[in-house]
Amino acid sequence: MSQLNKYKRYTITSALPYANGPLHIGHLAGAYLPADIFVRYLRLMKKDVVYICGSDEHGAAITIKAKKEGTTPQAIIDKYHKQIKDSFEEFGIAFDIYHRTSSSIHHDLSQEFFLNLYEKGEFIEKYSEQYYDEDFDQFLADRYITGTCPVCSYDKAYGDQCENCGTSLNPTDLIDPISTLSNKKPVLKPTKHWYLPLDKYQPWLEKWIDEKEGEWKVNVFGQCRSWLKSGLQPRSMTRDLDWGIDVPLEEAKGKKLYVWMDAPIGYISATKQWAIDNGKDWQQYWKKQANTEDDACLMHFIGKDNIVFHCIIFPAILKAHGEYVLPQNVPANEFLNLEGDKLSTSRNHAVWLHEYLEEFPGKQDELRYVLTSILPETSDSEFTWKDYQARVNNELVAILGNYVNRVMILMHKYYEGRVESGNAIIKLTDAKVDAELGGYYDDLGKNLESYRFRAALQNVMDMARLGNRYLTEQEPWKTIKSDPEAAKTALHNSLILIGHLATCLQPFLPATATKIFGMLNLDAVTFDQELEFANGHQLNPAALLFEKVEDEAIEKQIQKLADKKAASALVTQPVVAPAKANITFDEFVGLDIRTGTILTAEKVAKTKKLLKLTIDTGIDQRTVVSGIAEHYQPEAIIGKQVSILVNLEPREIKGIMSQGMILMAENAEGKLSFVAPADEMPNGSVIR
Ligand code: B3M
Ligand code: ZN
Repeated sequence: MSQLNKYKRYTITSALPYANGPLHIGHLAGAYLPADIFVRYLRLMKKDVVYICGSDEHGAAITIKAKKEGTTPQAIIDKYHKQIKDSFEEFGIAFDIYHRTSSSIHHDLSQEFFLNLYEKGEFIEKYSEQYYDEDFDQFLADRYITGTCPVCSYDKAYGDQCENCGTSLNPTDLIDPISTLSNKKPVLKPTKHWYLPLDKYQPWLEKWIDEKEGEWKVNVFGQCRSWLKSGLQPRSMTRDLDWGIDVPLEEAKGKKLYVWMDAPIGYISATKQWAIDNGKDWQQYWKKQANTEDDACLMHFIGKDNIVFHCIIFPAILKAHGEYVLPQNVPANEFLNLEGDKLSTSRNHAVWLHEYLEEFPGKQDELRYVLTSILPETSDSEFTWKDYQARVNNELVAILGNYVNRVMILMHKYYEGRVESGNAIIKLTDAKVDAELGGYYDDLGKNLESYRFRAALQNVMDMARLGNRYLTEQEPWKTIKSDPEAAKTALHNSLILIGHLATCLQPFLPATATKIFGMLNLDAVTFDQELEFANGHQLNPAALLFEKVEDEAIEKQIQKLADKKAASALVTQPVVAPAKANITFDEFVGLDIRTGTILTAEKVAKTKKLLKLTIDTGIDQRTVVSGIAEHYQPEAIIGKQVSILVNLEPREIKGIMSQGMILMAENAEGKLSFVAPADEMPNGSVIR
């Protein structure tokens, strides 16, 4: 271990997935598989490491999904938290805890953080004009508003971030903002929020980030520098939302913490819960220690769209709090694409982890192998099913599996699977092989500690390639007759090589490593331990490590993607407006709604939206001005039966006295429809 070795303990986190949908291979390749490999490596190095994750259960991502599925945010997070947690477990991501931010321990800690900064006077408290959707009677934060990114002109940028260029935004930065609720242009209304003064922290952040040059990945360091160069702005840490963690201030009733303030604190609250469950002291993994040499090494594994939150905002919060260690590294990955297109939850263009686990039972390591081989470590990369098949068949089966199987079969064929070495413990006797193997070990350690997991995996595969070459050169199936000792030495050396393979595969292919140790009839070892094959050691029966992937299995997956792509016309589910505040029965009874018929209709001069109607209400004939001119031609609605609110106070609109209101239904796309009785009714019939 290079500069990492100085730490006594390690706190490793992976981004908390939003509990608003299932996991897909892009999540694994971004924040989870790299972290899992690194954590397993640290454990092999017998380091004190805790690996933390959990569901991110607040924010607009949850409530928008709840609206789309016509359910509640709680139902959404309960459903997807369980699915995500189960999928991670079955796939073998070795978290020490997979927690959730809806937990009370998290709410309490987040509010404690907020009050800590509030009481220090860190926040800027100010009213500002925020976008507001009048139809839904709701302020528009984060994903409730989209528009054109002022930096890269991406037209679906969110109110808090542009996912295309990664720029962190405020809703008022968006060009042509649109509410994702009503699909209409929002209005601006004043509201009070509490802002983190990132501009005040800029000098410190610049110094802190500058120190990371050469240590942090180029893509991460570059993004941080470009944000700092563009100048940090105060960023609101509170929102006008009805879902999330209450802002713990009397005057902030109805306001919630910004999800990106609370979510990273979720790493700490999850560690607290883990410590409670395991009798540990969480503060050793997060708080600055009396002696800085005892400070934990904190690392966040994330996707590139989360860099600003983990390298700028969360460190600023931790620094402002003052008692916490700061991230030692944030090895963010770029994005994984699928079959030539971006992975997309909304378009259902994904390989979902839970579906893979169902359709490829017991093949977790095959997917681990393929994804690790294509990790988007320095640039976006591509998953294709053909490549999956090729790597499994031509690398896992043909190189790794085949090598282990050849040696095991020959050991059973010639020696009934027993090591016969006199009284000695067998040693690797071929100096050339030993030297080459040592080189792969050195490269493996350097690559793992530089978060180059693709290269690290190939270092292990090079060990298998070395073994295949050695076996082919030694030809024990020939020398067994002409020089039995040479044959035995060759196979004993090969056994030792297989033992090294199993040891080094553990971070990457844990299930395969376990199978190989099983065949060798040995306990798994850590890097500082030697595998010992003593005289008389009995191997277990040989068993195939991998099966070939057949063409039809791949064709089926490719067809499935094509079918989903065809089927998922970009129909966005209507977002259903939340019910307004309750009214009393008397208030309802006070409304006098009648059936009526449109007698005349004409456009109101100098307006786009207004029609002047004459309605026969059964009581009288009256004029009503209605905002439906963009939806109906006047001549097309004459004679139409409508529902009209007749006891609405008359009001003058564009010089015309309007006496009532026509009832219209409006969907999420803004399409209108008249509300009228299903059967023809006499004008003046009471609607109740
Ligand atoms: N929930 C994941 C995302 O942006 C976000 C990560 C939180 S990590 C504290 O997709
Ligand atoms: Zn952008």
